[in-house]
Amino acid sequence: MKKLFLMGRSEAGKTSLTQVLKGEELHYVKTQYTNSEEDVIDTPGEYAESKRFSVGLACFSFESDVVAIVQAADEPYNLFCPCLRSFILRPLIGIITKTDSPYANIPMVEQWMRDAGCLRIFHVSNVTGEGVRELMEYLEDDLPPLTMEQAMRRQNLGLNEWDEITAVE
Ligand SMILES: Nc1nc2c(ncn2[C@@H]2O[C@H](COP(=O)(O)OP(=O)(O)OP(=O)(O)O)[C@@H](O)[C@H]2O)c(=O)[nH]1
Ligand SMILES: [Mg+2]
Repeated sequence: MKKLFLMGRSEAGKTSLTQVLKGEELHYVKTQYTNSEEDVIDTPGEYAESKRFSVGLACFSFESDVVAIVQAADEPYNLFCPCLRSFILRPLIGIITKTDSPYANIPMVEQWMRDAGCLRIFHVSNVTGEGVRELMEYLEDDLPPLTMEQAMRRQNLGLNEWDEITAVE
């Protein structure tokens, strides 16, 4: 299973998503700290909202296999800059929560995530469970292990560890 790192503004639905992925009933808990031992690393929204604390996000992201931007479908503004992927050393995905919201504007949030450089974008509702299976299927497999030679070859080609090497040959 891929270890997933979640970042996004407060109320985006990160803790609810963590509960759904663990098969728990939804119950509101304000995230106050981060625990990197779990398969899903949940973070307080305030870390993403503050320049000073966002450095902490970068540190915790190194504990994961995949980094996810979590944004609600009815999010009023975007916290993440274009090309965010270029300074994250893990595959970046987007998870749009609250797809059940009457105020959902999914094309807008998808555009933000594409601009950030997300490789894949998942749509979920933590309330109805819609879209959760697709995300779980993606997380199911481990990232393929690399030998030191394979990692160095990618580095020499200017590729990320998870990029397909055939893309440049
Ligand atoms: N309608 C709907 N509400 C949701 C969904 N996901 C979360 N919520 C609600 O949104 C509120 C915030 O959810 P949380 O999961 O606590 O948000 P968070 O991103 O962990 O917030 P912080 O811990 O403050 O960073 C709660 O009242 C949830 O019940 C969803 O998919 N649909
Ligand atoms: Mg939380």
